[in-house]
Amino acid sequence: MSAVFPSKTPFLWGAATAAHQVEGGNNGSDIWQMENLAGGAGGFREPSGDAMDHYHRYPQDIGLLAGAGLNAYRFSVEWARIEPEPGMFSGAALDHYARMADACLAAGLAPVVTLHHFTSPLWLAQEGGWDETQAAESFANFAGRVARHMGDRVATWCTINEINLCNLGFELVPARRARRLEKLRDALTARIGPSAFSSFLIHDGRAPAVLKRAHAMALAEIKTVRSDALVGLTLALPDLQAVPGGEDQMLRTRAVTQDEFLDITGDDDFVGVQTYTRELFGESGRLPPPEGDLTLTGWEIYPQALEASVRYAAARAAKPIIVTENGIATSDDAQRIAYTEAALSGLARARADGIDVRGYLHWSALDNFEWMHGYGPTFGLIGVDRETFKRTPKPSLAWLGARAKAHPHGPD
Ligand code: GCO
Repeated sequence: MSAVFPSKTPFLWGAATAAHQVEGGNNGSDIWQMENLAGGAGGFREPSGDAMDHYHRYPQDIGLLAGAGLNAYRFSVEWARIEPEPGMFSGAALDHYARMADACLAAGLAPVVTLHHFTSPLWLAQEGGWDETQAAESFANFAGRVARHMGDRVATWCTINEINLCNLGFELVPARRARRLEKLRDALTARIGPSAFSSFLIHDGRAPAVLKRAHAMALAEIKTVRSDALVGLTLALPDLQAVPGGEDQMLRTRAVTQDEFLDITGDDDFVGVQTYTRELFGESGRLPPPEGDLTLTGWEIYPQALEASVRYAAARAAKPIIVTENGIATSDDAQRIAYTEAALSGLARARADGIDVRGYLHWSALDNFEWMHGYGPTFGLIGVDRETFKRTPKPSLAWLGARAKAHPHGPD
């Protein structure tokens, strides 16, 4: 049974981060190992290292978000810190995240907590990771532990971030997928010794079913602790569009990377929509972005995508929507404001048509570690000096906060 959003819940106006991208020193995770493979064999431009030292500096960051006028902060807890060895839970790490939630509440921010944001404990990956069915039990056990520790403080939960990315390589024939995984295993063997390694994105094809089960089990665990919790998963939902002749390609991609996951949200309370741009399809597949300026991640600047994806997700899943990520990698903050303004106008149009949108959480609160791209692409409302860790709020932070204060019931 899904919980009902309390009618008086204010619109969530906030910003988001993910533990691995901002905390620093997350050396217990599978991705840390991949980042640090010799010669960039894991595909990362640079390692995450100290990141933004958000693990220690979260009070300042939370203060900046609240001070600007926002009322929500989405952050993730790092499984490898909380459960450094299978079945061994760290009370200190659990307390850390409970303190973060407390800091949010004290500042007037609703904490929105993500349980899994791409990284998994190295031990899980070495047990065969998400290809092994027991990963779902391990995740649910961890989720229950976190919910019992801080569920009284957290009303809104995201189980698995962008769970649909596990199907990203769907167009690769199984043999090619297996070769890719083998290559990674070989590179990791030199570093951590031989093991059956599978990560969220690089797996042998069994992971999607296990991840879906993990989501359902974690949801049940959270509801046992707190029946009124609002629980959902988040999905990467680029606006998929076909040019004439590309309809079949677009529909095929949408079926596997979007519909398959929108269709498992029956017991959820909301769908977390994460949209940055559109993707065009022609007769023979994905097309490059049209001529013009691109973002620092190489994406078309297309803020209209958010409205389209929100409409699509709401229609397909018939659930309330929270925009759990939307933003732009740019060094030009005026461009960030213009992009976000346009995205919010689209959201207002969708709401005017009756689409139930409950929140807008901008990606990202801070400039951060953009995975394989490293630290180049800057998505933050707050800049961070990587030597001194000094925070510099950008004009976009005050701008978004002012928006939040002027429209407490959401963009209109
Ligand atoms: C994702 C993640 C974020 C990214 C952001 C920008 O969508 O990949 O949820 O961790 O940093 O989307 O690429």
